[in-house]
Order: sequence, then C-alpha cells, then structure tokens
Amino acid sequence: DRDDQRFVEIIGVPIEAGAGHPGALMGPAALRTAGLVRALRELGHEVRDLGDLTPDPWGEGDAATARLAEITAWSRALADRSYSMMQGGGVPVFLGGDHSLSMGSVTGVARHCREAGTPLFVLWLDAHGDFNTPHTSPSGNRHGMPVALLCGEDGFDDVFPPEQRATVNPAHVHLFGIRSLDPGERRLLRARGVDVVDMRLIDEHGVGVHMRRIIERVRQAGGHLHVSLDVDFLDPAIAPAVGTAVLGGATYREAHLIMEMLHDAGVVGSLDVVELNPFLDERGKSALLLVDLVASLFGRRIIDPAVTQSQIGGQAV
Ligand code: 6HN
Ligand code: MN
Ligand code: MN
Ligand code: MN
Repeated sequence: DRDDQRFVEIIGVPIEAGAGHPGALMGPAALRTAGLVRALRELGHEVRDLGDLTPDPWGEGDAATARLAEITAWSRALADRSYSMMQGGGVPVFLGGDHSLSMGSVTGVARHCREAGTPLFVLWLDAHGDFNTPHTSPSGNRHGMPVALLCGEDGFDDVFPPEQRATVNPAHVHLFGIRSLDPGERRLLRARGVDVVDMRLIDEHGVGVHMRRIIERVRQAGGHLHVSLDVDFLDPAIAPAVGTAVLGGATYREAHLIMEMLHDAGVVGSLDVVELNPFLDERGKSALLLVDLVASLFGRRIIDPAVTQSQIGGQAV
C-alpha cells in the first residue's frame, strides 16, 4: 500500500506562539530524541529528516501583535513548504509545535490536492474542536482555531490573504476524541455539518466502528487523508505533556488501534504530530508514546496477520 512505496519526509515546526503555555517549541527535538526517525527506518521506510522550518523574520510590536505576526510567518512558510513536500511525492510528517501549525501544513496539502483533483479528508484527533474563530474564541489562542481557518471561516485574513487560502470542505472533516467544546465553536460545527465523534460515541461504539466508517468514505472517494494528531487526544494519564489536558481521553489501545487501522487502509497521505510540550512531560513518556503511535501508523504491528490466520485455522480475520 501507499506508505510502503513512498518515502517519509519529516520536518520540525517549533512554534508555540499559538498556545497559552510555553514549551511546545521543544516538541520536534523531543520527538527526535525519543527515536522517531529510527523507528520509521526500522520499519523499512526511506526517511528524510529536513530539520526544522525557519520562517522569515516577523515584525515587532506589542506582545499580541508580535504573536500574530509570528503565527502568520510560520503559517505562510509552512504552507509553501508543505505544498512542495506534497509535490515531491513523499508522505510529509509535521512535528509540532502547537496546533496553529496545521493552518500551514493542511493549507499546503489542500493546494496540492486541489491541483491534483484529489478529494481531501481530514481526521482531527483531539480533545478539542479547534473550531474557534477570533470572534468566538474565549482565550484568543490561535491553536484553538485551525480547523475554522481551514474550513473557510471569516476572521483570518491576517494569516492568509484570500487568494492564498486553500479551503477544506467542512463535510470532509472528522473530529475524533472530542470532549471539550466552547459554545461558539459548538454552534459553528453544527452549522457547518462537521462530523464530530466525541468521547461519548467512542465509549458507546468503540473506535473501530467510527474508524471503519471514515476510512470507507475516504477509500470510496479515492481521497487523500490528512491526520492531525494532538497529544491531548490521549488520556492525560498516559500522555501528560500537554498544556490543555482534559480528562477522559483515548486509551493506549484505542489510539494504537486507530493507527493500525489507518495503516492497513493505506489512505493516510500526510500527518501532523502536535502540542507535545516536553517541559510538562514525565521522563519522556509522552514523547515515547507518540513515537510508538507513529510507528503503528507506518506499519508496526503486534503480530503478522498471516500468523494469526494460520493459528486460527486459515479463517480470514
Ligand atoms: N489545542 N478551546 C480552547 C481555546 O482556547 O480555544 C482550547 C483550545 C486547545 C487547542 O489543544 O490544540
Ligand atoms: Mn498526491
Ligand atoms: Mn487539543
Ligand atoms: Mn488541537
């Protein structure tokens, strides 16, 4: 399948200006220390590590203005880089950095998909909807807004001038693992028809039912699936390295099962790993878990399916 043939291209995006707590800029370094590149190579992939992105210098001003200018500089630089990585034919992996980076990574992917005529789908694994706009956000933090920008909501002309904006169809966005929504984003999500698989649905049906539904949809459309993995999707007991922890997140096995199913489906064409704040980690355990999850997405498995089949008498499972 796809990612067995294509090379993997990694780029660090050490931005934290979109988050309320500092520390996410250390994310790419921690993921490398935890062995991300080695894990992918051990699976037989050709891996190119492009190092960390450096945006153009951004202007100064008061704190709020400088923050916005910084986020804009990262978003534009990353959109261009993400687009060229996609054009190069690899599977880009964007290491964050806070979740505002997805404004850039997914915009670049969307430009590529639009030109290629490939339908783009987004799987957003997160405790939060990240669908605030500057008008609805209670915190003003840009990491709570990337999906709204990507889906074409108003209020983001400072980030991308309208002609540079490549939007994602809100009906192609699947938010997954959600357990914290602000009132404004809740209203917008409903109005735009975004699919929200919250933790309550996961508790009742299990992750497998919803993953199969999403995967089938992407497959039937011959689409490209972009996966955006926010560390706070995971339960804070197993992944404490987040500034915005919410109780009741995905378990170790739920998260791995998602990655394993995505690998077997062969539909994932690009990936963000975001919001890791190594300053808040416990002896690297969150970083190590993320590396294991990425390895599952790229083909690491507990047992070879052929072995399972022979053990149960040739019955396909
Ligand atoms: N993240 N909904 C909250 C806000 O400030 O808009 C939290 C956002 C968290 C964003 O975790 O990527
Ligand atoms: Mn393509
Ligand atoms: Mn989140
Ligand atoms: Mn997020």
